[in-house]
Amino acid sequence: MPDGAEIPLPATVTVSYNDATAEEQSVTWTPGREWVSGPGTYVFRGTTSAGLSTRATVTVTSANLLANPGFEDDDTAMWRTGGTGLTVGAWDDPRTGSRSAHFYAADRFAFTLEQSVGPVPAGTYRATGALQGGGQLSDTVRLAVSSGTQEASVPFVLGGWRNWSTPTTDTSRSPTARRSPCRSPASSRRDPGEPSMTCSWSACSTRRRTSRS
Ligand SMILES: [Ca+2]
Repeated sequence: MPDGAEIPLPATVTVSYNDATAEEQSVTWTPGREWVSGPGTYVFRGTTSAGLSTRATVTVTSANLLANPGFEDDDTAMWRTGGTGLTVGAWDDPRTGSRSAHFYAADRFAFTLEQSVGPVPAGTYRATGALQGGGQLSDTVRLAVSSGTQEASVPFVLGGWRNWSTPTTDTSRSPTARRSPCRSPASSRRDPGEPSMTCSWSACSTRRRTSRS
Protein backbone atom coordinates (compact mmCIF):
# COMPACT_ATOMS: atom_id res chain seq x y z
CA MET A 1 0.00 0.00 0.00
CA PRO A 2 1.24 3.51 -0.74
CA ASP A 3 2.47 5.74 2.05
CA GLY A 4 -0.31 7.89 3.47
CA ALA A 5 -3.14 5.50 2.58
CA GLU A 6 -5.58 4.15 5.16
CA ILE A 7 -4.04 1.19 7.01
CA PRO A 8 -6.22 -1.79 6.02
CA LEU A 9 -6.27 -3.71 9.31
CA PRO A 10 -9.46 -5.79 9.38
CA ALA A 11 -11.89 -5.37 12.28
CA THR A 12 -12.77 -9.06 12.16
CA VAL A 13 -11.04 -12.25 11.07
CA THR A 14 -12.46 -15.61 10.05
CA VAL A 15 -11.57 -18.34 12.54
CA SER A 16 -11.70 -21.87 11.14
CA TYR A 17 -12.11 -24.86 13.44
CA ASN A 18 -11.06 -28.43 12.80
CA ASP A 19 -14.68 -29.54 12.74
CA ALA A 20 -14.97 -27.59 9.47
CA THR A 21 -16.95 -24.77 11.03
CA ALA A 22 -15.86 -21.16 10.90
CA GLU A 23 -16.89 -17.91 12.49
CA GLU A 24 -16.03 -14.26 12.39
CA GLN A 25 -14.33 -12.88 15.48
CA SER A 26 -13.45 -9.30 16.20
CA VAL A 27 -9.75 -8.65 16.55
CA THR A 28 -7.65 -6.13 18.44
CA TRP A 29 -4.34 -5.15 16.82
CA THR A 30 -1.18 -4.27 18.70
CA PRO A 31 0.32 -1.75 18.26
CA GLY A 32 -2.35 0.42 16.69
CA ARG A 33 -2.38 2.00 13.26
CA GLU A 34 -0.39 4.97 14.56
CA TRP A 35 2.63 2.67 14.62
CA VAL A 36 2.93 2.97 10.84
CA SER A 37 5.25 5.85 10.01
CA GLY A 38 6.66 5.90 6.52
CA PRO A 39 7.70 3.17 4.11
CA GLY A 40 8.63 -0.21 5.55
CA THR A 41 7.19 -3.52 6.68
CA TYR A 42 5.11 -3.66 9.84
CA VAL A 43 3.91 -6.84 11.54
CA PHE A 44 0.87 -6.34 13.79
CA ARG A 45 -0.13 -8.87 16.42
CA GLY A 46 -3.83 -9.48 16.75
CA THR A 47 -5.94 -11.03 19.49
CA THR A 48 -9.42 -12.20 18.61
CA SER A 49 -12.48 -11.90 20.84
CA ALA A 50 -11.97 -15.59 21.78
CA GLY A 51 -8.35 -14.96 22.75
CA LEU A 52 -6.76 -16.47 19.65
CA SER A 53 -3.60 -14.98 18.16
CA THR A 54 -3.18 -13.78 14.62
CA ARG A 55 -0.94 -11.40 12.78
CA ALA A 56 -1.06 -9.02 9.88
CA THR A 57 1.83 -7.77 7.79
CA VAL A 58 1.54 -4.31 6.26
CA THR A 59 4.07 -3.19 3.67
CA VAL A 60 4.12 0.54 2.99
CA THR A 61 5.70 1.66 -0.26
CA SER A 62 6.88 5.13 -1.20
CA ALA A 63 4.77 7.17 -3.58
CA ASN A 64 6.49 9.14 -6.32
CA LEU A 65 5.04 12.64 -5.94
CA LEU A 66 6.80 14.14 -8.94
CA ALA A 67 4.79 14.97 -12.03
CA ASN A 68 6.31 13.81 -15.30
CA PRO A 69 9.16 12.18 -13.39
CA GLY A 70 10.67 10.46 -16.42
CA PHE A 71 10.38 13.49 -18.76
CA GLU A 72 8.08 11.59 -21.13
CA ASP A 73 5.30 14.20 -21.38
CA ASP A 74 5.37 17.04 -23.91
CA ASP A 75 4.29 19.40 -21.13
CA THR A 76 7.38 20.01 -19.03
CA ALA A 77 6.08 23.15 -17.30
CA MET A 78 6.21 21.42 -13.92
CA TRP A 79 9.99 21.41 -14.16
CA ARG A 80 11.80 24.68 -13.56
CA THR A 81 15.15 24.98 -15.22
CA GLY A 82 17.97 27.44 -15.09
CA GLY A 83 21.43 27.74 -16.55
CA THR A 84 22.75 26.25 -19.73
CA GLY A 85 23.35 22.92 -21.36
CA LEU A 86 20.15 21.15 -20.33
CA THR A 87 17.27 19.91 -22.51
CA VAL A 88 14.17 18.57 -20.72
CA GLY A 89 12.27 15.98 -22.76
CA ALA A 90 15.25 15.20 -25.00
CA TRP A 91 15.30 11.97 -26.97
CA ASP A 92 18.87 11.16 -25.97
CA ASP A 93 19.88 8.29 -23.69
CA PRO A 94 16.65 7.65 -21.74
CA ARG A 95 16.85 5.30 -18.79
CA THR A 96 13.11 4.67 -18.86
CA GLY A 97 10.65 5.32 -21.65
CA SER A 98 12.02 7.24 -24.59
CA ARG A 99 12.86 10.68 -23.25
CA SER A 100 15.21 12.20 -20.73
CA ALA A 101 16.60 15.40 -19.32
CA HIS A 102 19.82 15.62 -21.25
CA PHE A 103 22.78 17.84 -20.69
CA TYR A 104 25.78 18.45 -22.79
CA ALA A 105 28.29 21.23 -23.01
CA ALA A 106 31.69 21.30 -24.58
CA ASP A 107 32.83 23.90 -22.12
CA ARG A 108 31.94 24.89 -18.60
CA PHE A 109 28.28 24.64 -17.71
CA ALA A 110 25.86 25.06 -14.85
CA PHE A 111 22.21 24.22 -14.67
CA THR A 112 19.44 23.53 -12.24
CA LEU A 113 16.36 21.40 -12.74
CA GLU A 114 13.73 21.40 -10.05
CA GLN A 115 10.12 20.67 -9.24
CA SER A 116 8.10 21.64 -6.19
CA VAL A 117 5.33 19.39 -4.92
CA GLY A 118 2.67 20.46 -2.50
CA PRO A 119 0.84 20.82 -0.35
CA VAL A 120 2.31 17.67 1.14
CA PRO A 121 1.33 15.81 4.31
CA ALA A 122 3.63 16.12 7.30
CA GLY A 123 6.32 13.49 7.09
CA THR A 124 9.72 12.75 5.68
CA TYR A 125 10.62 12.83 2.02
CA ARG A 126 13.60 11.71 0.01
CA ALA A 127 14.69 11.99 -3.60
CA THR A 128 16.16 9.39 -5.87
CA GLY A 129 17.32 9.82 -9.43
CA ALA A 130 19.41 8.29 -12.18
CA LEU A 131 22.14 9.93 -14.20
CA GLN A 132 24.76 8.68 -16.59
CA GLY A 133 27.47 10.22 -18.65
CA GLY A 134 31.02 11.37 -18.63
CA GLY A 135 32.50 14.39 -16.99
CA GLN A 136 35.63 15.96 -15.74
CA LEU A 137 36.95 15.59 -12.25
CA SER A 138 35.77 19.08 -11.44
CA ASP A 139 32.17 18.43 -12.57
CA THR A 140 29.55 17.97 -9.90
CA VAL A 141 25.90 17.06 -10.15
CA ARG A 142 23.84 16.90 -6.99
CA LEU A 143 20.35 15.68 -6.22
CA ALA A 144 18.49 17.36 -3.38
CA VAL A 145 15.15 17.37 -1.63
CA SER A 146 14.30 20.47 0.31
CA SER A 147 11.51 21.71 2.52
CA GLY A 148 12.81 25.25 2.31
CA THR A 149 14.23 25.04 5.81
CA GLN A 150 15.82 21.61 5.66
CA GLU A 151 17.66 20.00 2.77
CA ALA A 152 19.14 16.59 2.11
CA SER A 153 21.39 16.12 -0.89
CA VAL A 154 23.62 13.52 -2.46
CA PRO A 155 26.08 13.65 -5.37
CA PHE A 156 25.74 11.75 -8.61
CA VAL A 157 28.78 9.97 -9.93
CA LEU A 158 29.68 10.80 -13.53
CA GLY A 159 30.87 7.30 -14.29
CA GLY A 160 30.68 7.29 -18.08
CA TRP A 161 28.21 6.48 -20.82
CA ARG A 162 25.40 4.14 -19.73
CA ASN A 163 26.98 3.68 -16.34
CA TRP A 164 24.03 4.79 -14.28
CA SER A 165 24.45 6.52 -10.96
CA THR A 166 21.28 6.11 -8.85
CA PRO A 167 21.77 7.80 -5.49
CA THR A 168 19.06 8.40 -2.90
CA THR A 169 19.14 11.32 -0.51
CA ASP A 170 18.58 11.09 3.21
CA THR A 171 15.13 12.12 4.23
CA SER A 172 14.08 15.71 4.64
CA ARG A 173 11.17 16.55 6.91
CA SER A 174 8.33 18.63 5.56
CA PRO A 175 7.50 21.77 7.47
CA THR A 176 4.23 21.75 9.35
CA ALA A 177 1.51 23.90 7.89
CA ARG A 178 1.44 27.47 9.06
CA ARG A 179 -2.18 28.47 9.03
CA SER A 180 -2.95 32.01 8.13
CA PRO A 181 -5.77 33.36 10.30
CA CYS A 182 -6.81 35.66 7.44
CA ARG A 183 -7.00 32.97 4.82
CA SER A 184 -10.19 33.08 2.84
CA PRO A 185 -11.62 29.62 2.27
CA ALA A 186 -12.98 30.78 -1.07
CA SER A 187 -9.56 31.80 -2.28
CA SER A 188 -8.08 29.62 -4.94
CA ARG A 189 -4.66 31.09 -4.37
CA ARG A 190 -2.27 28.74 -2.72
CA ASP A 191 -1.67 29.51 0.91
CA PRO A 192 2.02 30.36 1.22
CA GLY A 193 1.92 28.51 4.53
CA GLU A 194 1.07 25.22 2.86
CA PRO A 195 4.07 22.93 3.08
CA SER A 196 5.75 21.84 -0.11
CA MET A 197 8.88 19.92 -0.99
CA THR A 198 11.27 20.68 -3.82
CA CYS A 199 13.32 18.10 -5.67
CA SER A 200 16.25 19.48 -7.59
CA TRP A 201 19.23 18.55 -9.71
CA SER A 202 22.04 21.01 -9.86
CA ALA A 203 25.18 20.72 -11.91
CA CYS A 204 28.25 22.75 -12.45
CA SER A 205 31.49 22.33 -14.25
CA THR A 206 34.57 24.43 -14.17
CA ARG A 207 37.05 24.48 -16.97
CA ARG A 208 39.22 21.43 -16.96
CA ARG A 209 42.50 21.89 -15.25
CA THR A 210 45.40 19.64 -15.96
CA SER A 211 47.38 18.71 -12.95
CA ARG A 212 50.71 16.99 -12.92
CA SER A 213 52.24 15.28 -10.02
CA1 LIG B 1 12.25 8.82 -19.40
